[in-house]
Amino acid sequence: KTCILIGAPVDSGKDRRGCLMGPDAYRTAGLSEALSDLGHKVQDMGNLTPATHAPDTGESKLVRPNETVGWTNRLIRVAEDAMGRGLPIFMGGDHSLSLGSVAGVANHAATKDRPLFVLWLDAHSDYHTPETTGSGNLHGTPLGYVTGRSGFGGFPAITNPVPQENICIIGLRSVDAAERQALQQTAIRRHDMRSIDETGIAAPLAAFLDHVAAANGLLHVSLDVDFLDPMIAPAVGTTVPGGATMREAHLVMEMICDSDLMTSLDLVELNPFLDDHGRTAMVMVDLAASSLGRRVFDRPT
Ligand code: DIR
Ligand code: MN
Ligand code: MN
Ligand code: MN
Repeated sequence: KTCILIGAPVDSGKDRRGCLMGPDAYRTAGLSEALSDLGHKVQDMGNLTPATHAPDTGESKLVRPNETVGWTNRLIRVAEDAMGRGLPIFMGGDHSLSLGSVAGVANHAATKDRPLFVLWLDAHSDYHTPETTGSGNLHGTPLGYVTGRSGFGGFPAITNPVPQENICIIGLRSVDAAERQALQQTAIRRHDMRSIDETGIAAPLAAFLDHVAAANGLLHVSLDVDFLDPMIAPAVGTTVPGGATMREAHLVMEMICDSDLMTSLDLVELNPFLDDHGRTAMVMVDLAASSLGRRVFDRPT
């Protein structure tokens, strides 16, 4: 495969700064080398900047909405372009980068007449809108945006909304009352940690991957660092105890690899300022490698 590394140092989606250092932490942890060692071609596009945007004045209840609009505009175009050339890996940056990456990937899927599916690996459901968010942090809104919820005035209009039933969230353990209420009325597939404890993580993932394959869909995977347990991935501003273990996370990525369905990937919310000698960055690089072919032994098919 041709992996296109896209540095997206988005840091406007929440108050706490530091995610802007994410792309360089992934480079330092050897993402490019890990993928070329697996036989992939790797192109690193360097770091993007947001499209021209109005200044953020601090009057909004939202945290830096205009900068986030600038990023969304830039990332939609870059995602559309990169999808035509290879498998884009968006190196975040906070999760507000996915307003742009997923919307752009959805536009590309529409030009190919293929449905887009989204696997969201996250402690949070990120289904807020600028109107429903209590925190004002737009990193909590990308799934609201790409499904076409209202309230995103100022953002580019969503031309190809991702159907709710094409989305699967795994890892949930921090969902606020407004989001819970909204989500329970949707067809979004949602698996909280309790369901993972009850069934294992492989069962819901396998069912979703079968669904994607049956529809001949494209698959975008969005991996939020806080999907992982903070014991193995401390470098994120929104740690929530009780997350995926190293083994569950690698199994997920290996199953994604076996399915050969993934066509784009986000690595988001890494805050290297909070890391312990780069260990979270290295875990994320290892997980990306598992999704693209690293394994202990080949398995009989
Ligand atoms: C949180 C978002 N639910 C909020 N937190 C996230 O601010 O509305 N953390 N997405 O990763
Ligand atoms: Mn700016
Ligand atoms: Mn998230
Ligand atoms: Mn999260």
